[in-house]
Amino acid sequence: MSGFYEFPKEFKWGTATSSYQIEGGADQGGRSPSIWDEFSHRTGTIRNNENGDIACDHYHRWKEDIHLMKELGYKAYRFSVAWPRILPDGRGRINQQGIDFYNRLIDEMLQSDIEPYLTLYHWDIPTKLKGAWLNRDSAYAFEEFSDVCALSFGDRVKNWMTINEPICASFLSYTWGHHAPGMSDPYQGLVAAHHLLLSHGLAVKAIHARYSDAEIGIALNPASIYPLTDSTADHSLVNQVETLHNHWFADPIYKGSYPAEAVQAYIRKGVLKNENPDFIQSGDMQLISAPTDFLGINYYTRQVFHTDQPNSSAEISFKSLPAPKDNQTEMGWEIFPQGLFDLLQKIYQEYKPTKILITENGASYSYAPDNFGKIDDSKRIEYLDMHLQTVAKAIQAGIPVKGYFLWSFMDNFEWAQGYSQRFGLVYVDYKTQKRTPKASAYWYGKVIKENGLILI
Ligand code: GCO
Repeated sequence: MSGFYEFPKEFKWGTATSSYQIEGGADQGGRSPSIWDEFSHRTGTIRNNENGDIACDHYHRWKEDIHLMKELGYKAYRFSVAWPRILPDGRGRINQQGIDFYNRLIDEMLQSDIEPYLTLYHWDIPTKLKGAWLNRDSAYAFEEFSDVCALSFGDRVKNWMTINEPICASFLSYTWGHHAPGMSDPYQGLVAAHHLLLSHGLAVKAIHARYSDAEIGIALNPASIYPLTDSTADHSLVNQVETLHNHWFADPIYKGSYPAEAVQAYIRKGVLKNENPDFIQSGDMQLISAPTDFLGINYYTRQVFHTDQPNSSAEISFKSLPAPKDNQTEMGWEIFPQGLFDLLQKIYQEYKPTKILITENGASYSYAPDNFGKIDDSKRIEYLDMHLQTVAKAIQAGIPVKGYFLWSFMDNFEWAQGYSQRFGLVYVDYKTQKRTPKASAYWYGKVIKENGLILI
């Protein structure tokens, strides 16, 4: 249906960031290093050898940032808490300066009528925890960290996300080596994934134990996957990727088990010896599948797959086709809003979450201020408009999407891409740390104010 679409009254409109990507102040206020400090300081891991030491200097400019958010009319803010600021040793000793920092941040949000959505883990595990996610103890340390956060912030924070994109924190980091700690071993990838899922379960328990009315969920980034052709081979490849990448994380949470097909694929490939790998201990799957209050979905693009081999079922790592040159963002990601709709529909049918939040969606474009200091990032607006229309259509189709968190509030440290990719609504001049809202920042404020947009 075309015409103006008004979102449900209680729909949550926000933006998102994460601690390592914006805070800086890496060695200040009692913070210890995380695996990302260590990784980004290794020569050759990050484009231009950049790091998050200073980033957007949000650690010092947090007040200004929250004020700008308020001025722009954003109603909710998804941020993450740096574990090494709160528990510099990973567990045990609490760093009061870290707690104070987030207390001030949260209080400022509430005074500005901005609802806090707190992510517990956006990839910055303290280096003090030896073995990081390969070590099962890290999951229990995370439980302790979650409890400290619940105790410190739970009186004011009602919405929590446990782990951001566990596939990135495990496979991308331990199997494919692109992210910290930069390992390349598929078995270790599975071990890390399990410990992250276990951490999720333990955090749900910890938060709910302190605040039974708190809403808690995980932020997944299931791939929106399509076959290039209608061939049986392409379809079977797509099914493989679906179970290995998507179901591997959602099945344990919603069904209490890993997808049998994917387990078999790992056994065929020699990554797992049998159906009962040692890293799964009794009781784990019950913990992981404890009920949550919402499912967070991060969506940016789709992936298209093709194979000439009729039987690709022994593979465990697949490369999608490159995005069409004339239809991609500067990340090289295809612009494909329909992929969000199809993904939401699939996820909803398969897992029936009672509530879905789009915890990330956005686009990288490097628009900079013109001679008048204006930033006319029209392509970002176009991208966001199309994706918000898609969210509206998903709601019309009966999928319970209850909120949208745009990635990102401001330009920031884009992991292995360093500062080369700008996802922000607000431009950051990294030399002066000056913030300049882009045209998209005002456009988004208007959508929020009108609580809707025109559907085409
Ligand atoms: C991610 C993130 C963000 C990225 C964003 C753009 O999960 O990868 O949550 O940290 O910056 O997705 O790539």
